[in-house]
Amino acid sequence: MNRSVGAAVVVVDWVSAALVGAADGGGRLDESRSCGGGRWGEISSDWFGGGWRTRSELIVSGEAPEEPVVSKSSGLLFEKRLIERHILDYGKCPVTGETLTMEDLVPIKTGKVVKPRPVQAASIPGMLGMFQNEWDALVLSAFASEQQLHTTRQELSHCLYQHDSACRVIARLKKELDEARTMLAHLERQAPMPASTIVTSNSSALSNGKRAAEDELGPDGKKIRPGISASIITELTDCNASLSQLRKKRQIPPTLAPLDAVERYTQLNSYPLHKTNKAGILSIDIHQSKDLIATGGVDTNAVVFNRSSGEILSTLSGHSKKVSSVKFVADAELVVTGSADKTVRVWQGSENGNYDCKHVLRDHTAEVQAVTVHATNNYFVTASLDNSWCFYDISSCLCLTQVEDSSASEGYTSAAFHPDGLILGTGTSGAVVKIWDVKSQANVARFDGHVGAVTAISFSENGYFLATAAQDGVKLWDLRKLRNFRTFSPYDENTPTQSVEFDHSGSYLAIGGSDIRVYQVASVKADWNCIKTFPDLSGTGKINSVRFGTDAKYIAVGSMDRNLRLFGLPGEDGAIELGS
Ligand SMILES: *[C@@H]1O[C@H](CO)[C@@H](O)[C@H](O)[C@H]1NC(C)=O
Ligand SMILES: *[C@@H]1O[C@H](CO)[C@@H](O)[C@H](O)[C@H]1NC(C)=O
Ligand SMILES: CC(=O)N[C@H]1CO[C@H](CO)[C@@H](O)[C@@H]1O
Repeated sequence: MNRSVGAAVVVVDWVSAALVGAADGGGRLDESRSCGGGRWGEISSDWFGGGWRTRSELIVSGEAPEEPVVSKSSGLLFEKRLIERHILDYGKCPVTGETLTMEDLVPIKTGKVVKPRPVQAASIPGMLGMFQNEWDALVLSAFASEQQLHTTRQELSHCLYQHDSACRVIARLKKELDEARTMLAHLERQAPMPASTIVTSNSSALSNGKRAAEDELGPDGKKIRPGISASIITELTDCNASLSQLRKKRQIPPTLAPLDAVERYTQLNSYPLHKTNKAGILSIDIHQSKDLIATGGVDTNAVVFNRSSGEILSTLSGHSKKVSSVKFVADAELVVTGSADKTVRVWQGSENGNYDCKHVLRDHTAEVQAVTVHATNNYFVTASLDNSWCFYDISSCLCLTQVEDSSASEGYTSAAFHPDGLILGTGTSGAVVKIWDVKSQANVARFDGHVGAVTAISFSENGYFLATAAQDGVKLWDLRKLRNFRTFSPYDENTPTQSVEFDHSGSYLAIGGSDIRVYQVASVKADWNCIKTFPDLSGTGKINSVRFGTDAKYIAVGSMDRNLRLFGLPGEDGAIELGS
């Protein structure tokens, strides 16, 4: 009898532990175990049916079982009446959800042993004490939760901190990588490799399939450029100071071809330098001291021609589209070509007269229309239809800065350095002439008034005249006053003027359109007389380039045919006469 009562008490304790909220500690179990006397029924009704029943009620009934049964499968204790109805309705255990049948229920026999009422529950002070204990337990548990929350918060902030520092490390590494790639590109261009294709494939391997310094973008989405350093700016400033000093004492050289000689010029020679199937010479440059002429053709080639011998010295093949601009860098025996294939090529002359491609520069994203070399012979600028111009160091062929004009959408169609080298003039496809301060790369002046793309631009050696050519002819600008003081419109409105150039002394101005005209340079106020008109002998009606030879002793002309034509006085200056 006693044994079975003990078992029942244990079952009740266990059930309470299982069914009562886990948050309430062992305190209640101790209390129920401590019930030394009194009847079971009394305990159960007081215990389970009392005011604090919420914390110790059975799940199914909320009442202390009058006829307790236990489930064989789950071991849970139920009121017999309620569980039977539940099984009839659902056939499942209400707690675990498992199938439950009447056969699974085992009735529990309880003895009529009288259990004493717990001491605490017998009086109001006792009950207050119990409430106090409950309250303390609750506060403790709230405190524990609070602590746990605090720990979790700390862990979270630690994780966030780690994430943040990881991001910083990644950013730093990316920056280092960019620097390394820029350096690599620099070295790559300095490396004495004649065949640039090898350099390209090698660098591809090194930079993980990306060509270094070509695909690398800075945070603003632009390519990373080292910029024009302070020492370069000093060099440019010194160059300007000395040249502009000389310009003040400048005198017209006595060897300059006199006006009456120029008036008598005729065509001396016509050299078929380029291919017939894609005829046309777009650009000419003259190497004064070596008497070489370079031509850039529609046939994708540039040709270096020895005027003394009348022979081709070298044919520079490599561009995939027409060569729109060609320039000698006299000191370094280099030729720089700009092409519609978006690239700029630098060619190195050698002892045997051949020019080999040393670098292929791919900084532009559209046709390169102009190349101009700085007076120091250490830098050059390229201008492109992509609306940017690039400033290059010649020894490394590294683009030091790329200047994009965000205020405009048209591209550059021409560019020229001022003879002192601190000012750059550019012409756009939108008929605008822009003047740039090279040191700050700021657009310092802008000339409007032309119609159509500005095809050519030339600064006079006097330092303050600028001539620009476009669809509507040639305009002359005074750089001291920043204004247009004369306009020549020698051709009809459908014939663009393609070329304009001052001779080196600043005494003559040549214009090319449907023919070639030479003007005598005068002052802002005095008239500029057209002293000679040469007919277009190519039959194409399109003169692309006109250049004065040394001392204006001859004029080189490129047209829309394959021939380089030289005009001058027969028998003078060692030029070979055509025919007789
Ligand atoms: C070039 O040098 C001259 C003489 O020192 C100076 O007057 C002129 O302002 C300089 N040009 C520029 C663009 O700084
Ligand atoms: C150009 O030809 C002349 C005459 O044949 C020759 O003396 C000179 O060396 C040549 N120039 C070059 C750069 O080859
Ligand atoms: C990785 C790679 O392509 N390396 C080549 C770089 O160029 C040299 C010179 O031609 C080759 O010998 C390497 O194999």
